[in-house]
Amino acid sequence: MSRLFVVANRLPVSIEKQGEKITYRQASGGLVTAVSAFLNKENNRFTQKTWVGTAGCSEKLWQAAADSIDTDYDFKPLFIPAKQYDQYYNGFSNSVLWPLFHYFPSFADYQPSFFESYLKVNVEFAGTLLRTLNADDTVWIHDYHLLPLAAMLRKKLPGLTIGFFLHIPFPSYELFRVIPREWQQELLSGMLGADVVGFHTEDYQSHFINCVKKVLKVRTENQEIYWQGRSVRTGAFPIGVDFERFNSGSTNLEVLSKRAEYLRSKQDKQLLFSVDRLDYTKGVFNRLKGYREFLVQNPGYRGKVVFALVIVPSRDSIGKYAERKSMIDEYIGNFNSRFGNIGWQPVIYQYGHLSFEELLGLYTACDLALITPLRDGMNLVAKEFVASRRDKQGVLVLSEMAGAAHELTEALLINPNDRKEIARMIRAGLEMSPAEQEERMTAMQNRISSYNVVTWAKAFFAELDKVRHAQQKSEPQLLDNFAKAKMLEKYNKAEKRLLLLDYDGTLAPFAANPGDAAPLPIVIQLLKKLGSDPKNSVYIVSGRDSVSLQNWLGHLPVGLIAEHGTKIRHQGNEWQVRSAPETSMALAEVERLMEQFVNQCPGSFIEKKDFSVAWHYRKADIALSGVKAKQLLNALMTSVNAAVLSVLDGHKVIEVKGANINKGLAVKELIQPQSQDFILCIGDDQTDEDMFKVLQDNKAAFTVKVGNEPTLAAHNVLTPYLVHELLQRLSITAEAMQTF
Ligand code: GDG
Repeated sequence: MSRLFVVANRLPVSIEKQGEKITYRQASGGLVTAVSAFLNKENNRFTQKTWVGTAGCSEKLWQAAADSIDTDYDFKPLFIPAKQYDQYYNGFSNSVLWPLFHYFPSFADYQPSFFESYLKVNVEFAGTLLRTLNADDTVWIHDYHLLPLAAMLRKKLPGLTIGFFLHIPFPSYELFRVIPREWQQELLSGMLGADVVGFHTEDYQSHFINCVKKVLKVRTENQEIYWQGRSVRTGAFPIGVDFERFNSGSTNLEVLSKRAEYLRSKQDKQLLFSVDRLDYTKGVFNRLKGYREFLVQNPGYRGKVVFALVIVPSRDSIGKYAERKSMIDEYIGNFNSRFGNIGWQPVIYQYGHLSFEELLGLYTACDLALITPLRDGMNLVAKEFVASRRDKQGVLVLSEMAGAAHELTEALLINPNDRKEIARMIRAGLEMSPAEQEERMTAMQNRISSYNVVTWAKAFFAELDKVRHAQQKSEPQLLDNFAKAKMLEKYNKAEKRLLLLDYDGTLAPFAANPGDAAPLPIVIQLLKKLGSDPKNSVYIVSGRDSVSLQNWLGHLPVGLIAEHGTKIRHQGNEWQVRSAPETSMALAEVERLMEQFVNQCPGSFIEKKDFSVAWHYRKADIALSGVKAKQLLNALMTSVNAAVLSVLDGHKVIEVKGANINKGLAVKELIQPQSQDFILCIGDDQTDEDMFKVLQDNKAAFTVKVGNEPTLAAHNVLTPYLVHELLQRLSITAEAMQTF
């Protein structure tokens, strides 16, 4: 049985009590509109669907109303004490994260008590969920109120499938960094508890990856982030609307009657329309200024247009919102008295909720929708307006600061801070020919009807499936007797073999001092045997310097690859160098920095190689070296030029080497897909994953990881001794074959 838990701050219904009568309606807001549309349509994948969120009313009222709520999914309400909820919701969520993520840093109020309550409420959510969750359930967490939740769940149920979607923008690092550092870490690591972290646009996604790199100092590759032994995928999933509901809803009788009513009252005037929650990000003030500019520039339009402006109450207990409301009220009062007269009001203003029929009536009756947010994650109103126009008429004037502007490119796009441009576009829209309106509307409808709210959710779940699949593949698969037998059989039959063997941690166990890890006699003996087989090419692929490799293994019939691929010596040849010239200069800088850390951290030391430099701290005090390692990593991440050098955070060692040098690229040159019929690659750490990756789809390859961490290798063995045993089996097989 597959169960889905959607988790969001609020349940999607608002319950109201008037006298003895209890009513409920769908809550306003983009998240509720989109996610409930998906849940109502989703029938195949999940056998049980539950929405978890705060109830927004007392427990008693909820109990009285719960039975009458008719939806295709269940509810799990949370009741949070009022003061705590206030600090979590009005405080941290809406007076820190919301303004900051929408590029209003001066509106943010960094009170520690807000953050404490924010964490506590997230803990409450985690507790409620964990009381019902099974390890094979899927949890889909929504939005900025619940950034730490995924990690809290992951800690208790490591195998849980968790998706996270952010409905608002994710800001650039320059903004994110203004949050206190500890909060930054908590928020980002919280999100990384999910398997997939989704955003509306690629810009938000790349800002997130950049913040993760800068704050958590982790390895990322393309859109993937490697975090605490797991790989977390990020993606851009622009949210869609329930196209059918708006498109066919426009022919509903009640909608048609509302539309007729609005058309009657506008008479022969052209109608502009907008609807938003009360919010300073929605640019209502700028919109009115643009409209005013339009009337100033085009006096001939006075008395011939009317602007229906609807603002839906939202968060009005927060000072900034209440303040905004009074400013708008005042501005509209002055506007109407300055431009209007007894027979004409330029702005008709409603501060209150619209029914779905009224909303659709207005979408379909207006000539122009004026949507001017200063920042908006997506903006569904723009998409709903387009979806509802079956007549393919009407013009959309849309802010380029809304995520929706990436898809609705046939809208008349404006910069919301440019009131002259808004004025120009209002005029262009009102004068646009019906043919051009149809052409633009058709193009936009084609796009948003095929990528709708269901396709949005499906794309998200498809990504979640992919990650889970890849993660399952990366769970340790011990090299059992069956797999070993298969490997030996292939080895026997092969005519041309390639053996790629890492050194430290693979052929030799780790030693406290790198110089003490000389090969055991058994390793020398094995390499001699395997290397002398004419069907074999054996390479030792190591991060070590070429001199050590040469001293220890240079006399054997094997090739040597040193410093992660910087230098290569084919058997019997001289060393060749593979590196860029600017690397040495940049490395000298790094070495100077590392010297400071050696002074500050007794017992640590620098290992210098030709094209890399490493700071080892396995012999230093464990507590001090842990702190110093983080500081060094931090300093390196901000100072090194990623195009020239790359930083590796290894087992008690931080190593910096030339970029574009890795073991994968080095061994790629040795692989001949047409002729080699057996490849064995064994390694133990992150740097060996690059080799495993190169060999992932190679049918002749056996890849083996030493240790039980997640890996791209097909098999795991637990210690270097088991590697010796495996190589011995291969060499014995080879010997036996030679005696036949
Ligand atoms: C957040 C992000 C992102 C509004 N007033 C009424 C009403 N609504 C419905 C609209 C629309 C929704 O609320 C508003 O959605 P938006 O996307 O425009 O804005 P936010 O609420 O800020 O949503 C936003 C969204 O999440 C989804 O990810 O697009 O960027 O800020 O669906 O129709 N519905 C009714 N009466 C109203 O008076 N019936």
